This record gives sequence, structure tokens and C-alpha cells, in this order.
Amino acid sequence: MRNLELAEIFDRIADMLEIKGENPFKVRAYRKVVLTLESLPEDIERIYERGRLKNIPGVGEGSAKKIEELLKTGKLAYYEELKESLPEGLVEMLSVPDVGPKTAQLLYKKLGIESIDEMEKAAKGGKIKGLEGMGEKTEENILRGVELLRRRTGRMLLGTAYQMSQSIIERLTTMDEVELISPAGSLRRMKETVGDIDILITSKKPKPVMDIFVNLPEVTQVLAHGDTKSSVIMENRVQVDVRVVESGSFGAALQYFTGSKQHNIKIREIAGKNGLKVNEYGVFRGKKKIAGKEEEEVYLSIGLSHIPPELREDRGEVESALKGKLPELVELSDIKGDMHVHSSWSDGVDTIPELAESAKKLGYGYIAICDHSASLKVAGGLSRERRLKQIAEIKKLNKKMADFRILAGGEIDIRTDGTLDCEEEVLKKLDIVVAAIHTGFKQDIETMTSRIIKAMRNKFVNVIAHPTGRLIQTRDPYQVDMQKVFTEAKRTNTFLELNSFPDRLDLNDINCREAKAHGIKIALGTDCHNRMQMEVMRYGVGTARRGWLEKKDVINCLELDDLLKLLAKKRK
Ligand code: DGT
Ligand code: CA
Ligand code: CA
Repeated sequence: MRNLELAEIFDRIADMLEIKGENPFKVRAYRKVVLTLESLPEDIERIYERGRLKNIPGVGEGSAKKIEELLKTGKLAYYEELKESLPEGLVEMLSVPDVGPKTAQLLYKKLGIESIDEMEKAAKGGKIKGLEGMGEKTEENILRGVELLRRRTGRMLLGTAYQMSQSIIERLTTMDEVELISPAGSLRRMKETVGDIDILITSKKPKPVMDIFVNLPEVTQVLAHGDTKSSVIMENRVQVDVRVVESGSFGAALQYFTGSKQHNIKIREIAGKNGLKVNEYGVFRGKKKIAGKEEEEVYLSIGLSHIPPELREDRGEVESALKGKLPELVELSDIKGDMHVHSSWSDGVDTIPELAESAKKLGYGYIAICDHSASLKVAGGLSRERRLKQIAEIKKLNKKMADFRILAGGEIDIRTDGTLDCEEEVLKKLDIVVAAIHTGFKQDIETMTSRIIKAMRNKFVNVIAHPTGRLIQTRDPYQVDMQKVFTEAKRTNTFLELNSFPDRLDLNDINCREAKAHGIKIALGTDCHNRMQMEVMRYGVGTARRGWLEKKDVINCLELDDLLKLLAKKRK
């Protein structure tokens, strides 16, 4: 799959333009292309072959030309020129969280720093704090950022793993020799980051299957090449393990290789107590195999109901299954609308009618358009005037829509003092208000907690977006007392978002479960900036399932009328 490779190049271009101090809107345009490429459900080469590059939302004429050049020649002159003009390590320094282009450039000019290692050394040696506008805090931030970056290496985001696996599975499925095929491991458990991709196959003729697999065009290194197991490294440094088993063992192998390890240990203990043995070939009583073909029968044979993969972390799921008390987890098909969508009115790509059309195709009954508020200028935040105009436009559009409703919403900034970046008189006119923190991430825990609580006490605020503010592998959550947030959310009838974007997944699985324990309902939104990204809902649903959430815990499993009633309750 070339999509991620191209995305990386566009990301680098944006980095370099940033260092050069180019217009932030131009930089953002490149970042948008990155997001688009990363979320494309189809191979870019196939789209190109059909001559549809320009139809990809978010890809303008200029970017389309660059993609074409890359696909045709494997190179991009513009990119090469940019690279020539800057020291290599300087661009890499930007991948350290909290190191922006200004800092990187200053360090380069004043201290001659050209790499992450040199930067770390300088921060440790206290050489940076003397520079203009920099202090001990800067050095601490740099060191923490370097550590975060080092922790990141080796694991990929769930979204990346999912797309890569789909692309591999798609191609292997076309082979006659492949019977059943499924992801396994942490990917099947929908864990927010994935170490390596595991795929399980049944086949009577494993050899040709493995031959095709290790020779896929994106394979750069073959670690193992056998009939039952092959492992490769792909061009983006990702490891993929494929195992082939007989169909009679598929269920047992799937159970075994889905993990988690801790879960499997529990399973074997329970089996042992019943005089049974479980391994990747089946469930055995003595020499007799009593289960193995279907995963469900593996669980049934040891006295458990089938445990959904997302729960298999040894967090009480085995005990619940023993009592027959597993939750009935929410499913993607239960979702009736997307609660957090951006349009071209702010920093999204698509128009509201385009977004509505795509939502309808997904089988949704509504979407909430939640464009940014005025203070977020770089994201094209809406002024009072434009907000009112948008509300009027949505009203007009809704008149023409059958069986579908566009909710006029807003992603309204929570200012550092906890007030909202929008007048009440305008908030009043919105169907749903999603409040979010985009600035002042470094406030201390008391300030941050009361800031969020103050926002929740505003009777117009329905949802707190991405409540902990983390970006997976890039930015730690801000300091906030989540127990207090949960208590206040319940008291004020405020919902918490589970932002489904792969680098957010915020609330995470554990916080979702905690929120549920407090009786709080969750709003699932994609935070999509183009219509294709509505697909990321699946990662949000996966995370919700890992948080033991059921249909009744998620407000956008409600039919429109019930949802509106629920939203209206707080305003009374
Ligand atoms: P990852 O790749 O780090 O995100 O996590 P997993 O869970 O995908 O781990 P991985 O790829 O090492 O192995 C896949 C599954 O195979 C794992 O979840 C459970 C099973 N497995 C692997 N090694 C062992 C083992 O030594 N003992 C047991 N019981 N199971 C194992
Ligand atoms: Ca794995
Ligand atoms: Ca593995």
C-alpha cells in the first residue's frame, strides 16, 4: 500500500515548510492531504489508474499533480529541492512533541544543533535555557518529548494497522487456496496501538499462499518463510505475521493468537480445573479433541459464553462470562449518527450537503456539524455572523432532506478561564454544543479541573470533546482530575465524547468504563475533516467495546427524536 508512504512525504513537506516559516494555511493544506491519504479506504494507485485523483476530497490540483509525479516516477522534484535546502536532522527534530519549527530553527542557528540526539544533550547540559524566550521549562519539555518519541517507536496506531491488514487481506482473499482469513492479536482486540499485525488463514495448500504473502510489493525484508508461519517487515517498518492452520483448528488458533496473553492464561486455568487442555490446535480431554473448528465452541467447551475479542484483557471478562453476565457490547451497526463532524465552513474539506449525503450512505439518520469557534483562527473558526449564517443554511437544507437531520452544532472552545468562546444568544440557537479545550494544555490540575467543570456547568454545553486532550504517542493527557469530571458530568447531565480519530481515541477504553460506572453516557464522534474519515467510527466503536459499553451507554445509538429530547433536558 502506497498511501502511507505518500502521506509520510507530504508530512515531511509540511514540516519543512513550517521550518521555513511559510504561510500556515499552506502548511495546513499539506497536513490535510496527509490526513486524507491516511484515511483513504482505497489504494491510491488504483484511484490514480481510474483518473480520479482530483475527486479525492481534500486533494487539490497541486497536490494531485504531486501525487501523480510520485506514482509515475517514484520521486518528487519539489520535495527533493526542499530537502536540499535544509539540514536533514532539523526536520527530524520536529517529530519531537513540543518542538515547533521556531524552536528547531533557533537551536540550529544559535547552537548549531542538527539532530534529536544533539538537542537532547544540550537540554540535559542546560545549554538551552539561556536562549531567548527559553527557560528550564523548555528543557524539561524537550526531554519529555524525546522520551515520548522513543516510547512511540515500535507501535503503530490502530487505524494504521487496520488499514494495512485490510489491504493485505483483500489481496490474499482473491486466492483460491485461501479459505478463511482473519486478523488476530491486538489488532483484533482493537487495542489503540498495535505492535505487529497478526493474520490467521486456513488453507489446504499453504505454500502458494505464503509465497504470495512474502512477495507482496511492500515487503522489504522476510524474517521467516515457512508453510505454517511467515513473518515480514513492510516498507513502513511494520512487522506482519501470517499463520496458516487446518480448518479444524481455526477456532482454537484464532482464540490463541488473538490473546491477550493474560486472558489466555486465565482461559487455560479454567480449562485445567475442568480437566481440559487448550492449545492452538483445539480443546482436549485426554487425547480426544472436543472443540477447535469454531472459536465460540472453544469457549463453550470450557463453560464460558463467547467473549468478544475487545474484552480479552483479563479485566474481569472471564469472571463475567462464568456468571453468564457479559455485557452486550455496542456495535457499529447500532450507530445512528456522527456527533462530531467538520465542514468546509471551518477547517473541514466537504460541504454540509456532501457530508450529509455520505452519512446517509453509512445508514445514519443524523449528523452534528460541529465547526470550530472564532478564537481558533488557524482552523477557520466561525465568527458570530458566520455561525448564524450556518445555522440558517442548515435549517434550509433540513427542509429538503427526507428521513435525515443535520444538527446545527459547534465545537466551541473552552477558554482558559472556563468560559465559552461563543455568546449565549448564539449557543441557544444550536441543537448541540460540544465544548473543547484547544489551548492552555499546561495548566495545573486544579485549574484545568475547575476549567472543565465550569464548562460543564454551562447549561448549553451538551458534550465535552476529547476530554483528556491526549494525542496517542504525541501528547500526554493534560493534568485533570477525571473522578471530579465524572461526578460533575453526571450531576450536570453532560455527556463525554469518545473521539474516534485514531490518534485520539479519547476517552480511552479504561475511562469509558469508568464513565459508565458513574452512569455517564458517551457521544461517539469522528471529528472527521472530510467525508471519508467518517469511517474512523469503527475505531471509536472498538474502543467503546473495550470499555464495556453497551448500546444504551452511547447517545448516538438513539433515534433522532429521543436524542433531541435528551439534549433538551439540560437546558430546562
Ligand atoms: P502486540 O502485537 O504487541 O500489539 O500484541 P499482541 O497481543 O498482538 O501480541 P503478539 O503479536 O506478540 O502475539 C499475538 C497473540 O499470540 C497474543 O495476543 C497471544 C498469543 N501469544 C503469543 N505468544 C504467546 C505466548 O508465549 N503465550 C501465550 N499464551 N500466548 C501467546
Ligand atoms: Ca500482534
Ligand atoms: Ca505477532
